[in-house]
Amino acid sequence: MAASLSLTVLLLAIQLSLLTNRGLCWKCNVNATVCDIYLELKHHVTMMKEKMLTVGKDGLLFPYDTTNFSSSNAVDRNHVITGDGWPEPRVVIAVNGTVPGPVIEVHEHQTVRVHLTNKMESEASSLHFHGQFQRGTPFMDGVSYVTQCPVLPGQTFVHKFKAEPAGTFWYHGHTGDQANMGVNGAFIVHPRSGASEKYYRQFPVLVQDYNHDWDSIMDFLKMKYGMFTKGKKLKSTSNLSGGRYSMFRIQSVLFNGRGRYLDPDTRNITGAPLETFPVRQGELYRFRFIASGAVFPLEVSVDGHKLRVVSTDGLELRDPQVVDSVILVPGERYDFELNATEAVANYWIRAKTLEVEHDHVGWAVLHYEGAPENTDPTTNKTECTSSLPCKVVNCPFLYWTADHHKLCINANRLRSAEGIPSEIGLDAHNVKEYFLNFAFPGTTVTPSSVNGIKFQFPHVSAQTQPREVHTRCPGDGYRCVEDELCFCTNVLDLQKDEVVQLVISNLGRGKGWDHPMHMHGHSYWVLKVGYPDYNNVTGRFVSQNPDIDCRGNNNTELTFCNHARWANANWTGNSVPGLELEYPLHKDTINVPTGGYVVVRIKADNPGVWAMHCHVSLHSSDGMFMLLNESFPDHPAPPPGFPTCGSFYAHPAKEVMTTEKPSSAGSRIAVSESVMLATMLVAVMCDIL
Ligand SMILES: *[C@@H]1O[C@H](CO)[C@@H](O)[C@H](O)[C@H]1NC(C)=O
Ligand SMILES: *[C@@H]1O[C@H](CO)[C@@H](O)[C@H](O)[C@H]1NC(C)=O
Ligand SMILES: *[C@@H]1O[C@H](CO)[C@@H](O)[C@H](O)[C@H]1NC(C)=O
Ligand SMILES: *[C@@H]1O[C@H](CO)[C@@H](O)[C@H](O)[C@H]1NC(C)=O
Ligand SMILES: *[C@@H]1O[C@H](CO)[C@@H](O)[C@H](O)[C@H]1NC(C)=O
Ligand SMILES: *[C@@H]1O[C@H](CO)[C@@H](O)[C@H](O)[C@H]1NC(C)=O
Ligand SMILES: *[C@@H]1O[C@H](CO)[C@@H](O)[C@H](O)[C@H]1NC(C)=O
Ligand SMILES: *[C@@H]1O[C@H](CO)[C@@H](O)[C@H](O)[C@H]1NC(C)=O
Ligand SMILES: *[C@@H]1O[C@H](CO)[C@@H](O)[C@H](O)[C@H]1NC(C)=O
Ligand SMILES: *[C@@H]1O[C@H](CO)[C@@H](O)[C@H](O)[C@H]1NC(C)=O
Ligand SMILES: CC(=O)N[C@H]1CO[C@H](CO)[C@@H](O)[C@@H]1O
Ligand SMILES: [Cu+2]
Repeated sequence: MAASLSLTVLLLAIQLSLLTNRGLCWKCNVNATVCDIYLELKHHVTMMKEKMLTVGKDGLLFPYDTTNFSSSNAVDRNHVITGDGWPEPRVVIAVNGTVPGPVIEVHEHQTVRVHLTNKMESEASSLHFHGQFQRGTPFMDGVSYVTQCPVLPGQTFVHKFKAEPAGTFWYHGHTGDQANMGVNGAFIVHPRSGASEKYYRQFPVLVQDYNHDWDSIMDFLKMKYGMFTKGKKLKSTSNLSGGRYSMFRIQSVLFNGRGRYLDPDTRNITGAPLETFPVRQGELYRFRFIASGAVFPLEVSVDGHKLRVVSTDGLELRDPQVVDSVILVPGERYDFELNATEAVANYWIRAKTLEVEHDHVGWAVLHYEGAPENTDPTTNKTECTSSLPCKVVNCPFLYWTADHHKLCINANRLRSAEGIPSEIGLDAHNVKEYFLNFAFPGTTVTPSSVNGIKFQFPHVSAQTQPREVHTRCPGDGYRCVEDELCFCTNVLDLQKDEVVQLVISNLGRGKGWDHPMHMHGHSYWVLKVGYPDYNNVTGRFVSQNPDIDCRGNNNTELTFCNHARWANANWTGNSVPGLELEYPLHKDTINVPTGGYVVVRIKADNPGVWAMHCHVSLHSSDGMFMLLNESFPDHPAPPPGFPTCGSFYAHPAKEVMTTEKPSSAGSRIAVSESVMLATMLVAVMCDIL
């Protein structure tokens, strides 16, 4: 029995390495106390098998100049980074030669040592373990200039931390936009209780938007200066409710780095290999979806199958939802169970953006054992009808138009299995409340900001060189003037063990885009999501949520909303209506709808400097980013010899500070401290003249 079982497992493993593209997975022995993982970062290009360009046809890869597409002439797809199969190689940063990098599986409370070596020639880097608490090790959080100095070319940095909490997490670059260049992979922490034993197999899946022409540096510059291509200016695309997506174009959607490009004009499609998930009829599977993309929310579905959504961001749900699709915003994870109860066949797994102007879809294959291999499914998308409407978890808005026949189960209707401790929930006293408006107000080039403050990265590692952070916004509780834009290191100081309520809004003249807000070092409790008013027939945005008074120039739809407060002065702490104070969702990433807000709460019990930012990395690297300086006197000291860094000035630096008035013709932003930036400011002023 045992022998036949292990034979089955072996056969399955062999089949798996044939069927999946990489089979690259590193799993720590359950009995080990320390797990050593070695990762290397290197620039690479897509579609190359060593020195040979490849071409995809019917799901197989061939030498580019072949004329004989017999399957016996196919080349091994392993270690070919195919993206969407576009024949022109694009630069990526590979982790151990692949995009995404190897799956890392560890067990709760194991000590993890990730030895990261930067083998790129000209780029610094760092690696963040998204959602891991890093309790006692804030300097291992992997954020350049926040918790450590960037790892320079040639250097190795060893992250040592305890795996906590259990669930679906991921690692990704946290220097510039490297997370979107390929530096990402699944990081699965198995719980100590055997909860996962009920599954026949589990599949980590990174799902992302993809542009086969532009790398992330080009993406960022196109966002900042305008998307010009072939002599034309492209506009940003938008969603059903009118929320816009960044100045960012994609051609395709990838599952674990594999997809195909469908030419919208010719309807030709590349024949690149797709990610395949092998299942056996009658067995139960857990899919751990990770949204690793740059901008777009993605709606994931499996033809002919229901998804039982059981968990998000590592925390189990109290009331698993059986639905037709689930939407993930960048940074989020949703786990669902899939019961392989359908007829033996191949089924499409789809991931689609919510853009109304384009049909950007990615495909993977659910392959039932016994169905033809390397054969595209012929299944259709589950039809949604007025009598049988589809259910969708986590819509970033409230309504689809009637013709979609889709019902939303929004994030604010989900509950976590674990209740909120009463000292943070029903019995919380002295709740410290802060308003943070994530938006693009002002007239400068991409005014990505929080309360009007564009984040300036320190020139040192803020966590480990606290006395050298000279770019911090001046004074405690610093506020940028109403309807002005500032530029400095935005830090919120939190005292030990205080209960902190953050009202994170997306209001005023800088609204219009959705922002998945991510906090490091914590899973926050999501007490409420406040949506704007929508037309419930067309689904279109009507007006922003009136619960918040943006102040500023008397017109809440036009202010920068730098100094928001509740419109009703009686609301504060637990008295805010509509808070879920018993089983709120417990997450590390949530979408802040355009024109709306979310109320999240944490207890400041994890001393460290934690980044909090929009997970659209193009927004965050442009300034929609801030720091929590939590319980400073209790910050643990970094290990001896921890690297330091900083600027060097041959003569004392000058302080330069200006602010932008919305009415002024040009754009100025406050700049502090650095001589180099002072030069930049002069250039901006010359521009106005
Ligand atoms: C872990 O240890 C237990 C008890 O010693 C043993 O039965 C089991 O086989 C070990 N598991 C692995 C994967 O080594
Ligand atoms: C990554 O690559 C290095 C060098 O080839 C190898 O030693 C290491 O085991 C690989 N790591 C993983 C997680 O596969
Ligand atoms: C194509 O290649 C296969 C395998 O190498 C070979 O058997 C077949 O004869 C070739 N077909 C042609 C038309 O050359
Ligand atoms: C579409 O693909 C077919 C087959 O690969 C090719 O013959 C044709 O030229 C392509 N059409 C365009 C417009 O690229
Ligand atoms: C999976 O489907 C089978 C057949 O319908 C059913 O007996 C079983 O209870 C289902 N399992 C789960 C976990 O839903
Ligand atoms: C899928 O849809 C097409 C077009 O509507 C239809 O012809 C086909 O029969 C459908 N296939 C299945 C498997 O339902
Ligand atoms: C955190 O607070 C301490 C004490 O006020 C201060 O010295 C340190 O610079 C602060 N860190 C940051 C990043 O602002
Ligand atoms: C839509 O809004 C109208 C007017 O407020 C209301 O009467 C109606 O019940 C709403 N319909 C739905 C489906 O919520
Ligand atoms: C806002 O309204 C108040 C009272 O009507 C008025 O005194 C004030 O000047 C207005 N402020 C602006 C910026 O329009
Ligand atoms: C605030 O509370 C006071 C005292 O309970 C009440 O008189 C007042 O009407 C409330 N204000 C609002 C705007 O609800
Ligand atoms: C279908 C739909 O509502 N499209 C709208 C999306 O949002 C933009 C504004 O950003 C509108 O112009 C579109 O009509
Ligand atoms: Cu954003």
